[in-house]
Amino acid sequence: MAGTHAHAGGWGALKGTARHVGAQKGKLRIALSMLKLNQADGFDCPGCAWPDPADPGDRSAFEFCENGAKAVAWEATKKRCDPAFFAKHTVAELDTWSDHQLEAVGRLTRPMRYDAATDRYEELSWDDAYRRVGGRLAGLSDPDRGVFYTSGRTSNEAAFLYQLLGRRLGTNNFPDCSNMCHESSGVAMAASIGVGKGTVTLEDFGLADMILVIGQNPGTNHPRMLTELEKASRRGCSIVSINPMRERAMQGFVHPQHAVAMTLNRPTPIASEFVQPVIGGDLALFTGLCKAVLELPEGTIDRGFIAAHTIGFDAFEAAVKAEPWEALAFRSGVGVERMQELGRLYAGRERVIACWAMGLTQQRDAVATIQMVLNLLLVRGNLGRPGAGACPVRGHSNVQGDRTMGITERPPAALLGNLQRRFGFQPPAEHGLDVVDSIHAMERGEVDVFIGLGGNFVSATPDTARTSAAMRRVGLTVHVSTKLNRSHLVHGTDALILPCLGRTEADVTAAGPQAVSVEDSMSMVHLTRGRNPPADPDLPGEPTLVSRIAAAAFGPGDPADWSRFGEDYAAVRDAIADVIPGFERFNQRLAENPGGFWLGNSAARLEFENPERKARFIVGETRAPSVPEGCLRLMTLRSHDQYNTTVYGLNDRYRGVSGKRDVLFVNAEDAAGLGLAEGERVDVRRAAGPADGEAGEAEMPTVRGFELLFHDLPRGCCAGYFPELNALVSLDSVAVGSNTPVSKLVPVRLFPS
Ligand SMILES: Nc1nc2c(c(=O)[nH]1)N[C@H]1C(S)=C(S)[C@@H](COP(=O)(O)OP(=O)(O)OC[C@H]3O[C@@H](n4cnc5c(=O)[nH]c(N)nc54)[C@H](O)[C@@H]3O)O[C@H]1N2
Ligand SMILES: Nc1nc2c(c(=O)[nH]1)N[C@H]1C(S)=C(S)[C@@H](COP(=O)(O)OP(=O)(O)OC[C@H]3O[C@@H](n4cnc5c(=O)[nH]c(N)nc54)[C@H](O)[C@@H]3O)O[C@H]1N2
Ligand SMILES: [Mo]
Repeated sequence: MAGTHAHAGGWGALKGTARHVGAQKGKLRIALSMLKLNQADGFDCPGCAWPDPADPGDRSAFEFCENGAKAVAWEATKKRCDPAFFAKHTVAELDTWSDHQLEAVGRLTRPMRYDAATDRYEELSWDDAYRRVGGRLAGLSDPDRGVFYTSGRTSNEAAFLYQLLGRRLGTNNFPDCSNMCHESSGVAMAASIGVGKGTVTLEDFGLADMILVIGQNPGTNHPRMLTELEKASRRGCSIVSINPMRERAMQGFVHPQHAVAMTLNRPTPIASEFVQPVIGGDLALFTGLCKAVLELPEGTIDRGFIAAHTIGFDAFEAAVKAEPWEALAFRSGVGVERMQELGRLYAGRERVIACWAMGLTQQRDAVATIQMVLNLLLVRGNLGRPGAGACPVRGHSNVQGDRTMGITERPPAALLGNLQRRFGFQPPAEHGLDVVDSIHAMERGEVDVFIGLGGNFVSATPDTARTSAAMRRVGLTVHVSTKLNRSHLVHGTDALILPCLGRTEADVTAAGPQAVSVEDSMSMVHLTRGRNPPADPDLPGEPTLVSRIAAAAFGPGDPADWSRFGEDYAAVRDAIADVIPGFERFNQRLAENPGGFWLGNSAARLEFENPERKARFIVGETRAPSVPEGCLRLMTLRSHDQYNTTVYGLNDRYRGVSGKRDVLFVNAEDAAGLGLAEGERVDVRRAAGPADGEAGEAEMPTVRGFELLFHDLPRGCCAGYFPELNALVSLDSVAVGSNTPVSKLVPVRLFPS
């Protein structure tokens, strides 16, 4: 077993923070930035979407975590990726660098255009850059040959302008990182409870007597959530970890901001129960938990709630009761008695919150699985009352807000009607392309312009070789970015890099200092205002940049006042107030509520926005996920030292890994069965599936030389890091109903290197 720390947080977290801040030039500025992080008059952490306490008085002076500190330090670096740097390196050379090396160059400062003759990026003027992009958009033979990608750090204002730009042009091609992230949650919840967002707020965490943490690693990805879990655990709330891995932070946590605990270095146990299903076994597990509850004596389920607020219970009950126990145990990897025991435990609790993240959403049966989790909540009325509800824990800090602002390839009718009323043009109604379908369209040569508003499309998407080839077929690729990444190097015939301000930086336009707004994972909306000096004096904020592209595309006299929007973000918010439901009096409400305001949630009020006005029990089709004989199930996850494709460092402290990322976590018995030893290097090859057609096993995507590390995983399961292993994820293996790539169950075979 790899040696790991006994708990999470504590001195390790403080040392981790110090190391990352210390490693960046400009330490004092970074330290001062930290004090403005997640304060009412400061900026929102560019890390995760976990909410801040709503009352500014409840926020400690250090409302940040180790990984939030890394995100800030990474952006506030004094290192620069400037024209002099690009003059020294060809794109072919840069493409041999690791993701970590690319981003470590520093902040992008000037607009750059690819020159095929020299294979280098060369500086161009901002005006020239806007004219080129605007001109290409205006000249598209069909607006659907344009694709507008968004990553979830983008502010509400920039996202609103971006969707306005695309729809004004005439397309709904808005793939976004959500398509790879919580899309399955949105689809599942909209069908079940009429709303695609979580129903709980931070206060509910203080009232719950059971919290399920399903397919999520909060110690690394949502460290501020540990504060709530720690408080809950101390109150005697049961916390159940449902995860093939026993993640370290779920075992014990020392809050770095608690003096006494730090002095004694005494961890608070977090999870009271660990359930380790096989990868992809959750649908069977949750069906089993529902079955266990339904088999308990009359009075266990909440008949009053079911009758008043739901439909479909009888069909659900019949379907679940018809599932044989042994089959559920086989498919989930959890024994019958254990499922029954957990069912009793659940039934004994009055206020249950279910939290989940990528372990559930990036599975083939993700939608059906999440609906089964919701069914489990509904049978005991764990919805719409304090301390209970559904909590999909979002990733990027504004991924939820971007959706609210209309970044979606399937726009709701209300949005289109409001856009038409406000701006006087007819927006397109046909659905556009999501991430996976955009790549297919690129492969067919049907995309002339690709714009990425943030993110790292080529590294974040599946099937790296195939996606790269597709991207190279695009006429013009444009990336709005803060740091150099792979997507700049795997580019279209023509390519531009447009740098922009980060969230920690002051955004001052001709109209004066500007602020932008974001929405967190629990539907709280608040302002965020950067303070740091910009990485380059001419860097535009994202709203300005989008407005200038639009102004260049549409020319003067457009019904949207792009020149005003680009300078006065409050004017953008007034337009948002007119178009997006729930944002009435937007500017005034932000001013009245310095800590932010809650958008509310209809399901939390037990008002269901579907034709029947009831929550639905839904039982999806349940096919057992299986892998071909002799294969392992691979899940691709995040280390403690990365933010998605941004690799800060090569350590994964809580899993006992240091100085490397080319590792594969395996069960020792599986390795023995394959005749492999710990420390041995293996090639990992994706097993051929039905979609791979004629390709023989030997031609399947393979990564080479990965070091085996033994880990506490169920038999048949293995794990390694995203994005290195995206080469193995299939573009054709997607979640039913949400089209999300199945990044957590890749059938693989191992061979000694
Ligand atoms: N520091 C930091 N913070 C981040 C990010 C980051 O990269 N770094 N990324 C942000 C983003 S965009 C997102 S979406 C979130 C992601 O947050 P997480 O969802 O926590 O991220 P992953 O590392 O993908 O971890 C998934 C967890 O699911 C488990 N899992 C995998 N397969 C299964 C399964 O079949 N069943 C069950 N029950 N569990 C399974 C894994 O063991 C792992 O613990 O974090 C956000 N916050
Ligand atoms: N195999 C596998 N693949 C996955 C996942 C997985 O678990 N496994 N997770 C998926 C998930 S959940 C997600 S959300 C996606 C993430 O996909 P993306 O959101 O596309 O990727 P990121 O790595 O978050 O994007 C990093 C880049 O964003 C830019 N950036 C950072 N800050 C800013 C800013 O303020 N403004 C602008 N304009 N640019 C900025 C920087 O240039 C940086 O290089 O990946 C998905 N891919
Ligand atoms: Mo995400």
